[in-house]
Amino acid sequence: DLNGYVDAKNHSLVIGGLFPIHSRTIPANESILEPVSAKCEGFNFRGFRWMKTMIHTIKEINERKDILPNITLGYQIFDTCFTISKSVEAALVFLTGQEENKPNFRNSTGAFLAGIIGAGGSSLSVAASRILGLYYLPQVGYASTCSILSDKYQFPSYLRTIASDKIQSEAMVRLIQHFGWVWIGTIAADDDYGKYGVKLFKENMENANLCIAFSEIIPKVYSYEKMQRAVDAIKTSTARVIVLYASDIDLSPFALEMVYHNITDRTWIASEAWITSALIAKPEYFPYFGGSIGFAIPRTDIPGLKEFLYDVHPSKDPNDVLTIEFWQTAFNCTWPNSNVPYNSDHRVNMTGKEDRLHAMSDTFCTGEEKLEDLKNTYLDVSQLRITNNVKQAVYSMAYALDSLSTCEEGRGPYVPGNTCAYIPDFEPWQLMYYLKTLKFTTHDGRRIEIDENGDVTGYYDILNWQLDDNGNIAFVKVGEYVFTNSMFELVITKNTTIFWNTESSESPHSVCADVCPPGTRRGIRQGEPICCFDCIPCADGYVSQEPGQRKCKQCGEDYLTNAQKSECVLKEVEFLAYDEPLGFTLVILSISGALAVTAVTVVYVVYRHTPLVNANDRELSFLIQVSLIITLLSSMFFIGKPSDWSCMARHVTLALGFSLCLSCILGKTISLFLAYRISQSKTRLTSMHPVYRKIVVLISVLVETGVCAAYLVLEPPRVYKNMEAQNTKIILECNEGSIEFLCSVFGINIFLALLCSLTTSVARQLPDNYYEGKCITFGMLVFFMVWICFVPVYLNTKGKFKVAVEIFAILASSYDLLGCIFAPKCFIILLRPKRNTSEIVGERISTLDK
Ligand code: TCR
Repeated sequence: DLNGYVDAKNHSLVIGGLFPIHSRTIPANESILEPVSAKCEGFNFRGFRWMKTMIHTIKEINERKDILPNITLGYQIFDTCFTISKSVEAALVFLTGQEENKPNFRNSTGAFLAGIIGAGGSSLSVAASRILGLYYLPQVGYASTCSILSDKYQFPSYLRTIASDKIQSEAMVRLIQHFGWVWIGTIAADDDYGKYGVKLFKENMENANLCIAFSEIIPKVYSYEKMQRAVDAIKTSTARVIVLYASDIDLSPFALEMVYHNITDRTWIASEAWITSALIAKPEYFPYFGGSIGFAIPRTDIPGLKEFLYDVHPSKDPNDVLTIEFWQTAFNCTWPNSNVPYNSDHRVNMTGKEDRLHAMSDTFCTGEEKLEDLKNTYLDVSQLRITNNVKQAVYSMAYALDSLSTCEEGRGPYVPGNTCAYIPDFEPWQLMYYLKTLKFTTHDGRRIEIDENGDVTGYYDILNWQLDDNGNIAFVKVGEYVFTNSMFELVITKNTTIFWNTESSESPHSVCADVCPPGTRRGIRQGEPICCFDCIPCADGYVSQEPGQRKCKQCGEDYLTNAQKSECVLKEVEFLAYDEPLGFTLVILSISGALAVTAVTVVYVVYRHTPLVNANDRELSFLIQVSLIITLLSSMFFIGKPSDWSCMARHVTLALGFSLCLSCILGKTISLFLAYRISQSKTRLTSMHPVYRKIVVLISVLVETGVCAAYLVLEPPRVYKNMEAQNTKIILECNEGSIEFLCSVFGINIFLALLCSLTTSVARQLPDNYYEGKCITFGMLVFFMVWICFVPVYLNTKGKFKVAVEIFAILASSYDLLGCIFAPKCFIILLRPKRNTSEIVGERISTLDK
């Protein structure tokens, strides 16, 4: 029970056609047991237009003198009702004729069948082609885009005038990359078109490292559970961008579902089959589907088609049930005296079924209804896209037949013998030969070249749904996907505005997890797509500077991380600086000490002729003063940023200063010691000649200098960045260089100091007006106490305080020596001048001489 159109009379050749003039079949009544061909419902104006276009094109070809001049083509067209069963049924009818079940290619019309145009949907083409392919009957598709149809092993006689979805799926991923989306949902129709389209799309997404949030299907036959699954997935997912691979007929119930659940704020990426469909592009759907962006094959104008489409009236042929149904559906009336079922204004409910309550209209059609008043897809020639493919499909068949008919015997393509085929007596595979290598130019100047897979190259306009001034949906071209320089390119036109159906009216933000901020890294969630991740803060010592990092980088040794872990910051370098209070105080102390020593020197110089100054060996006193200045000022080398140079200077000057100082003191104490021994033993010992004292000094200073020089040459101290002591700081300090040398350098000093102490402690009983012996004894005692205290304190302090302790010890011991050796004498010189007279000094000298 197939509906359709035939015009085969007076034609030796017919072309078959398969078009979805209805949208679905009505399930058969269960009480009927014998198999019957199902009835159809849901008049499809678009399919009706495609079908009319085929008839129009055949007419046009028949009128043309340049193609097939001696042959007029007929046609035999069946309605597939957009179902597989109907298209298989039609394919069998084409091959066998209804009564006979043996293929004879001279089908039910009695005319010879050249080939078939169609079918519309991929699943239908696949089904039909599996049968037609058995006999190599040429089939040229105009809307079936499924990628498997390119497989010539499975579908040897299938060709098409539309590009494979392989290209569209790639284009979608490119579009997604262009807008920076990463988290995409997919909804597919439950057929070859949707499933294979989404499969290819997913593969491309994976290659581009993008992720699929969910993949759901729209059931072909309404099922509440399946539909709710899809709806729930959309509702709960964070994906704001959803690819919708379905033909408009399958999409209608789903669209109603979106309205019912009030799902807005989604951006749909439309496949070619619904982007310009009047079934979906209704103003009432705009809040839900506005802003959709999708791919459309380029539109054209077909001259003469509009007039041809308008030339339709049910009164022309009372048996033309399709036209009567068209009229009834378009004008919402019942055609008198026909028992063609009436379908209301295509009122599909969510189950995808026609609303059968409206099955009959009370008003009768008058036949006076004006097509001009009708706003209907059938008559809308502004979006001729698939329609043009239908025309080109018919033309390819005609061009192939034309080439076949102009074959010259002996130069033909068929081996052996280079024979030709003749109309109408050719085998289908002979026509296939011409179709396979077909190239021609269309009425609007485009080239059609069918490649070895039976495909044509893709070219897409990128359309965006916007609202025009009249409140209708406008398909605004915002870019294209073109094949240039042997590769595809996605071009988004620079200054077009894209309408986004989002709250912010900006491009949607479709991610599973937001890009990790600096300071964190992407941590995978087990078992989830790579686009879903947690942001894990970087570990200590590690940073991530840019957002979205996979790993944190380790900071260098000298660096610390900031609190956010977003940057490495140079560690604070610690040393005792001049300009900080502690450093400054120590500098003041050391300078004032040096000034005090200078003052003492001045006093000594001024009073150089007084007995007291003379009695105490002027030169040695002077050297002690010099050495004290050296030690006091050497503490300056400990302050400020250490360098190799200052590290070497600090220990050496200190050691030399002290050795000079101590050896001078030793010189003095040795003479005191000898004087004491003389006073005790009553033996005639000569007191020490001043030159010997100086020799003692010279020797000890030379030894010290020698050791210091060796120290500096062999293993000098160096600056050293101490990182272990404190995590957050680098402590700049001096290392010791050679610990042995350092010990010997200071060992000499300790030795000198011990000698001094020993000698003076013996000599301190010596009656002495100036208490020289007692003073030095006391001074050395304090000196040792200072340095003995120094050791534990030094070992227990850290960082710059270590240096401060050292300076403190230096200053304390220097002040101690200054105070103990020179302060009492200056006191006498300046304040008790009477005691600084020759008698008293002489008295002392006489005691010495006793
Ligand atoms: N390929 C689809 C069917 C289809 C269609 C359309 C149906 C395409 N474009 C436009 C209606 C209107 C693209 C398929 O099934 O292969």
